[in-house]
Amino acid sequence: MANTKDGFIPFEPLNFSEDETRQRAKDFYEFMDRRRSLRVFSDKPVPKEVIKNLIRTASTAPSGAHQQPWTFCAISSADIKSKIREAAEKEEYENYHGRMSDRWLKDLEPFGTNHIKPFLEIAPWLIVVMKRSYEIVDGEKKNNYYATESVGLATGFLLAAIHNAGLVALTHTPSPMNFLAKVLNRSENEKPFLLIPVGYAADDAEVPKLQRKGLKEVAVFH
Ligand code: IYR
Repeated sequence: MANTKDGFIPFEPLNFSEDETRQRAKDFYEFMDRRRSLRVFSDKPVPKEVIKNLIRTASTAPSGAHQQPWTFCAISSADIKSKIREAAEKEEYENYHGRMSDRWLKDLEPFGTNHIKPFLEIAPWLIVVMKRSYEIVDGEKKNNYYATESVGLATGFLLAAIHNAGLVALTHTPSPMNFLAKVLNRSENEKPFLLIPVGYAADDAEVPKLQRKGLKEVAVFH
């Protein structure tokens, strides 16, 4: 302890045995493999305390120079959710009726999506993840390092935390997303990154029958 460098503390390792490590890696893979993106939500409420802990978890993600360049806007207000739905559907209508290529529309066919987004009002919470590309320090613009990578990592942690809590989510990207910054009255340095409805799946929810790529397709060992 006496030798700890200034500004450092001893790391507290988890110290699992090799067997435990093997088991935990396998169990966590099998658990995460059950995560699915949902588009049909129940209106069953989720306590604010739960959402707070999901966001706390997301905010444990690594970030460039530990700047944590993110803001999570958690919305349960019916009024704001309905404003978001209205604006999102307006943009999505344009996307599905001209802005997306024929190939893109074809690639989306298996998911059965269209411009109508009831989940934006039905899900008890919407979490808008904001990327903070810079901060204003003493009146000056100070860029955050690797803001996109950092916010992507935090969003991944958020999705894992949501799944761990037995809840479901959708990584939704109504584009362009600028309307979210306006509706939520965010400052100039915050740009919407993803819109994530969070809640329980509807009782009769179905998900597309998808196959994940096998290890051989996604990994190379050297
Ligand atoms: N943003 C649109 C279209 C869309 C695009 C992709 I890539 C998807 O994986 C799913 C949908 C929408 O949300 O409908």
